[in-house]
Amino acid sequence: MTVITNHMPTAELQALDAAHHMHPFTANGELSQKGARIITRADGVHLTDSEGHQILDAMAGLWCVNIGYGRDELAEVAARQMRELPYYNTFFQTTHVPAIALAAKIAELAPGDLNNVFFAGSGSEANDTNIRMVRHYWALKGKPTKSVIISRKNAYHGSSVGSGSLGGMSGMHAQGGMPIPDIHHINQPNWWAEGGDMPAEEFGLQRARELEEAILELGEDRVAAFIAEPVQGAGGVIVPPDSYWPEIQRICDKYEILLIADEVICGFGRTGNWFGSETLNIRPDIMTIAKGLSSGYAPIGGSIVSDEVASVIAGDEFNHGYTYSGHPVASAVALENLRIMEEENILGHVRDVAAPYLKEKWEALIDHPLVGEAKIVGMMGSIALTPNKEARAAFASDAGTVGYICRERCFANNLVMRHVGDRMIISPPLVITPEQIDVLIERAAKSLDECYSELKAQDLLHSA
Ligand code: PXG
Repeated sequence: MTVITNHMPTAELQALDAAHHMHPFTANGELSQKGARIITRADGVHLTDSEGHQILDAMAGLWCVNIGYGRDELAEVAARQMRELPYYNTFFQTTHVPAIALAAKIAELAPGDLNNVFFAGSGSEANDTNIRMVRHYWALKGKPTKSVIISRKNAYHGSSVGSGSLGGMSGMHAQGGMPIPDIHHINQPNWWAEGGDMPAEEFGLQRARELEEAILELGEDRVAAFIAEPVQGAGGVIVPPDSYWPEIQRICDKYEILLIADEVICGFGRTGNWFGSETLNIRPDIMTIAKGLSSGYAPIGGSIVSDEVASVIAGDEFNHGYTYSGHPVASAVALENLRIMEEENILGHVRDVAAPYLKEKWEALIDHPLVGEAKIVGMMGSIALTPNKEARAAFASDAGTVGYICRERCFANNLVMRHVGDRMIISPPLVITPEQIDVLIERAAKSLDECYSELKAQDLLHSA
């Protein structure tokens, strides 16, 4: 068998990748022509690729490497746990120490009466759990007709059939027979793109009241839950107007609708608190977690469930679970990740140092001619690119054309900054220092300048 290593020439690795590896969310035919970028190692906030470039990773992998790369402690804990107990399940009335310890730790960190954890291997799996759990909850309470889950357009809740149905990505729904029945989508609180002439706070209220309208239209006796990300991540770091969440909370309380906060991105420090629900003042019945729980070092996710919901579910056998629910190695790694976050006071670093500094620098990008809106909550930020700030105009070109050009300039400048349509987004490791933030902003500004020149050269600076 050929041994494939970091030391092989890039082109050879790319050819093997193109021949055998199907990438997620990728036009694989197109990628095989271009060749995938090959990341070989990483340390702190930096990636190294097979060509030796040092790249500042302002996305923390895929919004997950919260404590940064290269943490030996996590590697050691994983090795120790693999030697002691590499695997055992948590079905059939068994358990093990890593799952016990992690569930207890999560219950300690989670607000209110969110004291119960159902483990999964990812955020998608956890949201599939949530679909079944909330429906089963209402069935056990004698209200089996309460099965509709209300979500939002442009939400991201995962890529399995269930979680992808919860999500509101039309491109995903167009493939593979989604959404499943009894999922209903209302509009998102994206004032920049959809607010028209309405003041932002009024728009936030209007969008929140779409939840009430949907409940009344569907019938209170049909609606099981509302699910939302405290701040939409993959949708483009859409920060809702301040008026939005209090109104959503009021409506969920009034109609006895379970509130599921999808904390897969917002959880574990991203917004400056353990959970985005604390930052946005939300009182969920269930929280979805993954990503930052282990800082991405091991695949693990789960649902944190209120005492009330858990006690009802406990009344029956819940016919649901995954081989890797509470996987001992992933659990041990997650626990060590949380220990490090506490020991190093990473939340304090975010709140007192990194987030205020990043906010100041990020919001100053508004002075760039291409930037129409600069939003940031804790360590997740976005800018809207526009050909006309005053009009909050979209580009005449297909959505994403300009964002892609900007993203390519970022890569060329050794910065990972993503684009979602024509929004640019960041979500750097929480441990990033002010000096590294300076470099991030410098590279982002340079990339914006280059993008602007390219748009002029290609005659793309036109409003839709
Ligand atoms: N909920 C939210 C809020 C997420 O952001 C998931 C659930 C699903 O988690 P898993 O672990 O199943 O991927 C996510 C994942 C992107 C991107 O392009 C974002 C995610 C995943 C893949 C790509 O920003 N978020």
